[in-house]
Amino acid sequence: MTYRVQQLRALEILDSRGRPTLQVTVALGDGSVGTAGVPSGASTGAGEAVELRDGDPARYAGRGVSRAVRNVTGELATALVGRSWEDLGALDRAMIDLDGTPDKSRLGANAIVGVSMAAARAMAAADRLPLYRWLPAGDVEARLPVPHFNVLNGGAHAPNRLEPQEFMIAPLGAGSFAEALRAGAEIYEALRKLLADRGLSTGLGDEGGFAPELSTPEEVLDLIVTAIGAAGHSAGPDGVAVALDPAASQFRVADGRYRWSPDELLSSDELVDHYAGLVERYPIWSIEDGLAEDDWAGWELLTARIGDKVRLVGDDIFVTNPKVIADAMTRRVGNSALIKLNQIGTVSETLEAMAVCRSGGYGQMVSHRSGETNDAWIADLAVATGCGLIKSGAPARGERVAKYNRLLEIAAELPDAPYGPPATGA
Ligand code: 2PG
Ligand code: MG
Repeated sequence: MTYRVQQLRALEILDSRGRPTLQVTVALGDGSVGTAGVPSGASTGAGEAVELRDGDPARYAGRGVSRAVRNVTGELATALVGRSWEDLGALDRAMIDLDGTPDKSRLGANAIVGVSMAAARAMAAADRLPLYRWLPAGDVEARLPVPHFNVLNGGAHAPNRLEPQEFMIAPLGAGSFAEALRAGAEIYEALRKLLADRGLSTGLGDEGGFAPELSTPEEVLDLIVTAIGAAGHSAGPDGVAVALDPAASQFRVADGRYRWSPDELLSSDELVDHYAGLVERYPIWSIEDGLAEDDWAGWELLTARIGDKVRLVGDDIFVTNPKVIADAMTRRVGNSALIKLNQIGTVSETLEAMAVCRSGGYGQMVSHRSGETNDAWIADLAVATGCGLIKSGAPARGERVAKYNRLLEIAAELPDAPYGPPATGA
């Protein structure tokens, strides 16, 4: 079966931060239609595929995406419409070739990934399959992922003084996705009450987690462990674990040290020691971007030190790039990769990055961006690839719960699918 593209449409819509992004629709000759919303990050890795923004200060402070919209309806449509495509890989490759840059900066990774995601939906519709069944994810078992709820926000996602960006809870021991979602929502509610009781703000950051004026990460960890207990759950690997995304590139200062908190400047080695201590004291099971994207020596040290105990997830450092992930495997850097479609810029390359992870025994966590739409595409991606882990922010705010609610739907359709990551892998 081939898929004949009949039309590409694109709109400049708003993301969850109130900034412009794209909505792309692909219509096929048989009448099948797919639409996708393009996410957008704030703490982006230097090696990410490049979002095309207008740079016109008269519109959206330069953040408009009207040029990217025109690239979808213009150049990309000219290349794709009226032709029959054997599969998504062929269509993605045609866009990569047409763009011609290594980082998709000419046509815009936001334009290209939007077409790729919408085309996948349209092709799935043509084959009368839900996206999670249709995605060509290789010979893997569909699994429901452990949700990582970002309940407390700092760094580039909140106006408080907290340097680490994300403090997440992961109900590893829940019996099912629905039970995990309930645990997440109950703990979120308990945390809201704890904060209010202490006179702290319950205002929210970009990913729906609370953003109180706490300054040390340890204060936050204490609060989260208390909230887990207060909600009637147990903190730990058999109950609800904690996951961090410090996003350390964002708090590395000019001399190479890290500003862990307002009063603590740590060298890379000292920060590694610090993480080793935290892992002993708190039920932390996963640390993403514990060190900066260009601190490969620090990453090697961290991996050697605690890589056998916790997930060390590369986000800014790997940017969902199959080649960088393969390089990291050779150098024993990290043991898991964060997976973001718009970091690499097509669905096919994202699936390739996940296949590279599987072949090298690296874990994978599918991820939203801090700027999101209500599109729940990543929920289907996480299930189809059987990676067993997802993060989509707090169990609150429409654009975050869209993904979790979609996972509930899929869980109902797949009552026998296992919950959580496969035993193999890091
Ligand atoms: C991250 C992401 C998503 P952003 O660092 O992992 O939580 O943030 O989209 O801002 O890069
Ligand atoms: Mg990150």
